[in-house]
This record gives sequence, C-alpha cells and structure tokens, in this order.
Amino acid sequence: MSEKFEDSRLRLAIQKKGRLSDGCFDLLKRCGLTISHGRDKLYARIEELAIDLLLVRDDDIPSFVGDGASDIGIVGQNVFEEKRLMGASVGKEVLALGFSKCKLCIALPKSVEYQSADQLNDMRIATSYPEITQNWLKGKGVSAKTVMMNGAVEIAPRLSIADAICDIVSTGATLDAHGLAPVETIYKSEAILIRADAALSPEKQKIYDALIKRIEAVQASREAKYVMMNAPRSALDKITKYLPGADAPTILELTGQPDMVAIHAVCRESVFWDTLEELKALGASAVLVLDIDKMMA
Ligand code: PRT
Ligand code: ZN
Repeated sequence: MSEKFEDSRLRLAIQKKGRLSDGCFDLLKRCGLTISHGRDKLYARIEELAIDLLLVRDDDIPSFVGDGASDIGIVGQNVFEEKRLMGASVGKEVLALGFSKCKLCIALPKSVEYQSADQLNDMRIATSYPEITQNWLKGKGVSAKTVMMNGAVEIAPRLSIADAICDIVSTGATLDAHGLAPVETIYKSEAILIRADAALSPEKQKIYDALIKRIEAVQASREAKYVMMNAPRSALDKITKYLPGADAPTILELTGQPDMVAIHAVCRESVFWDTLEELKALGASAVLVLDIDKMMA
C-alpha cells in the first residue's frame, strides 16, 4: 500500500465506515473537495488539494497520527482521549468539528435510586473506556473496578458481569431498551481534527494550511445566517443590538419611505425563532433568514 503514497501529499486518516464517516465525507464535500476512488478502498485521493485519504478503523487513527503514518486525522474525542490517557503517542487536537456529538455516561439499572457518586464505590463498571472512566472516578474520590468490554456493554448488568456501565450515549434509546438509565455524564465528545506533533515539511504545511482555512470557512458558515429585514429608522439601534453575533450591518434607504430602512446582516450565532419574534416586536417586517454556503474572513 505504501508505494501508492507520495511524500509530498498530506495524509489524512478518516474512519472508513461508521458513525464518523458520513460527517467526514460531508465536511470534505463542503470544503469543495472531491474524492477520486470509491469508499471501499483503503486509500483515496483528493483532487483539488494534494491530500491522500487513509480509510481505516477509528481506533487506529490516533496512533497512525501519533506514529507519523498519517499527518492528520479525524476521530472522536472519546477515542483520542482514551488512547492519550493510555500513554499512547496520539498527536494533538487542532479543531473541534461539531459532528458525531455524543456523551460518555455512567448508567445504572433503572431500579437503582441514584443520589451521588459515592454509590459507585466498589461497583464493577463495564466499559470500552476504562481510562476515561477511572480518571473521572479518581476525580470524584470513588474506588470502583472497571471491566473492559469492546462492545455490547449495555448487556453487562443483565449478565451480572457488572453492576453499572459507562458507555457512549447519543439519544439514550439503547440504554432505555436495556433497562438502564444514565446517572452521570463523565465526558462530552465530538469529532476532532488531530495532527502529528512533529512539524510538517513546508510543502505539506501549505496544504495543511489550505485545508484548515477551508474547514474554518465551512464551520463559520454552518451557524451563520444572512438576515434581511425592513425596520423603522427609529428602532435601528435596538434592532442591530439584537442581531446575534452581527458586526456592522448594512443599512439601505427604502425608496419613498423615509422613516424606514432595510437592514442586511451576517449573524454568526444561531438565529432562533424568539429572536425573530423580538425583531418583529421592535417593528421589523419582511424578515428573511438565509443560509450561507461559504464564508471566508
Ligand atoms: O469500525 P470502527 O472501529 O471504525 O467503528 P466503531 O464501531 O468503533 O465506532 P462507531 O462508528 O460506532 O462510532 C465512531 C464514533 O462516533 C465514536 O467513537 C463516537 O465518537 C461517535 N458516536 C456518536 C457514537 C455514537 N454517537 C453512538 N451513539 N459512537 C457510538 N454510539 C453507540 C453507543 O456505543 C451505543 O451502543 O450507539 C449506542 C447509543 O446510541 P443511542 O442513540 O441509543 O444513545
Ligand atoms: Zn472502533
């Protein structure tokens, strides 16, 4: 496989198939990057920037980056943190990417009434994340045994392998279906971009900088909205203060309506319904909120 890679091309390791891969492919697409090979191969090429993709299991990504087999990678913070606490060489976190969000929770059978972490003393906790779990327990002054399981952690209490579990929770449906309830959130995770500790060659650094710029532009545009409205000139100050994360809105005259203006603004924070209702209450009309596809400072 190695002979297919060129040293001058930046290597990016991403999950081949799973809960991170759709987010990764979507991010690359939004960055204007197209992938030359099908997803079934171990590696693929990006056309627009000199980047080779390594399509691997998520668990291998931190060590690939740490050992320099890949220059950068996208992985869940949970996996990165677990490997880091294990003492593995994992590179460093560069950017949080805002997808594949989940929580690592301690869960107990629903029948157990939970009051505080002291109750976990001497329990056996089944988990795929013993390091993060023990780290949290230590911080709480709790002494409990972790039982390592690579999957199907939620069945451990019913099999009497453990008294509690510590597992990834997204909607909570899996816990619920197994008669378990989350009692503590010990870690919050999302997909992150990681890079090797060692400096990149100047050639690769240029490609890396271009990629980061594109990712940041995509992220900036994700929450940002272009907001347009008509408003009474007298309410201008109040309205511009109310626009979330907007700097220097554009104010336009409205022909034949001297008391009214049109306001156009880029709002960098989420625009919620209550914001629109508030704007309306301040006299705004014809309020339009548009998605922004790309945004570069
Ligand atoms: O094959 P490979 O090793 O690459 O993948 P994997 O099976 O190890 O991982 P995968 O694809 O399941 O998850 C990859 C990453 O996605 C995780 O490391 C997390 O960072 C993130 N992620 C986000 C999740 C979830 N959401 C998630 N819901 N990872 C796992 N789950 C599982 C969880 O383990 C539990 O079984 O989904 C179940 C709970 O979901 P809910 O919605 O019922 O709460
Ligand atoms: Zn995995």
